Amino acid sequence: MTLIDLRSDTVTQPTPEMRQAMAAAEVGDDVYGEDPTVNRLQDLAAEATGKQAALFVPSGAMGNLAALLTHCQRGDEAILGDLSHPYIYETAGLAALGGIQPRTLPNQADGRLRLDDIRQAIRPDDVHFPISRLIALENTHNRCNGAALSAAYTAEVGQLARQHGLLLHIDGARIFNAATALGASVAELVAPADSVTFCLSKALCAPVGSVLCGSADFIRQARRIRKQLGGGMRQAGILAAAGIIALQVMSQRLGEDHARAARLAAGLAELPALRVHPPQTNIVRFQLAEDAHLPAEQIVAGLAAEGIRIGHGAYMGFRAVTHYWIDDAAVDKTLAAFRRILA
Ligand code: TLP
Repeated sequence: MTLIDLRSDTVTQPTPEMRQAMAAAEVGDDVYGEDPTVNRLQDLAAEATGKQAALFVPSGAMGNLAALLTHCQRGDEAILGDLSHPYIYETAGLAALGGIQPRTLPNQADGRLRLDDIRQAIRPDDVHFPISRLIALENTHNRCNGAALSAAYTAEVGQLARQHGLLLHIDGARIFNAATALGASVAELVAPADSVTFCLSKALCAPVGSVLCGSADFIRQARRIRKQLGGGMRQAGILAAAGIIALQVMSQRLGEDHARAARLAAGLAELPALRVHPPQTNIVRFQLAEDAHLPAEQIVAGLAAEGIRIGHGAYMGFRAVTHYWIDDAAVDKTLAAFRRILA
């Protein structure tokens, strides 16, 4: 039975082209800055995001953490969404390792933070208060149904940040999905940001790795923080080789995943037992209707028995994420299984 794994796009495996490139990659010691393949990936990432420089990091979580630790001092405050990935899913790294206080604001259903909320959260200069140092956005927004933030909205947040002397970081784990959905370039979407991370190992299929991008000076400092976090890798060109294909090739095909997510969502929405959020990108979230007769665990188990895995959690409801390894037949099979289980 071929497994249909919709739990996340992190489950994607490297493509055959990636495996070949990995085997053939030219490598060196990246802690010395001498891995030519890592250097090439970093140059390409800087170019794609329109930033001066980039740093290859082992994970999205380390990219966000290195950015926050570079931008903020201990006791500073970072303004971010109450559904944001660094706040919910990164084991409080910013507080535990950076002494950074998260100031959370309600994420709107479309992933935005309200400008008025941000304005009110920025601390005045007062000896009692922490220093508001940074605003963090997430694009696409994982918990907000993969919603994409527009360039216009991000520009408004950037302007607000600059007016008050704050920095702007974007967790762009899936920024290429946002660019695809909005018909915009990644550089446009992150232009107002001082730093951005994006992941090679999610929808883009690389086995490992994310990239942190920003000014040359910021990246020089972040490189030191990466080392402090134990993220200085040696012959990492083996991984970066897959990352280059992720960036150049796989980033071009994400529209297919979005179309399949839309078809999956439309099919699920026909089932009276489910309440489905129409997806903008590759993340389909849904809940059980109040009068549904089956518990969620039984649905997950019923799907698993047919070789289909989806995400489910007490607070998040169901999540199904489309990606390179989910084809049209997988969508059809998943819909058929749901119809059978919920009949
Ligand atoms: N998200 C994972 C889980 O951690 C929830 C997933 O399956 O979606 N930013 C965003 C917006 C993310 O969605 C993720 C991963 C990360 C950062 C962290 O990336 P990694 O897993 O590489 O540390």
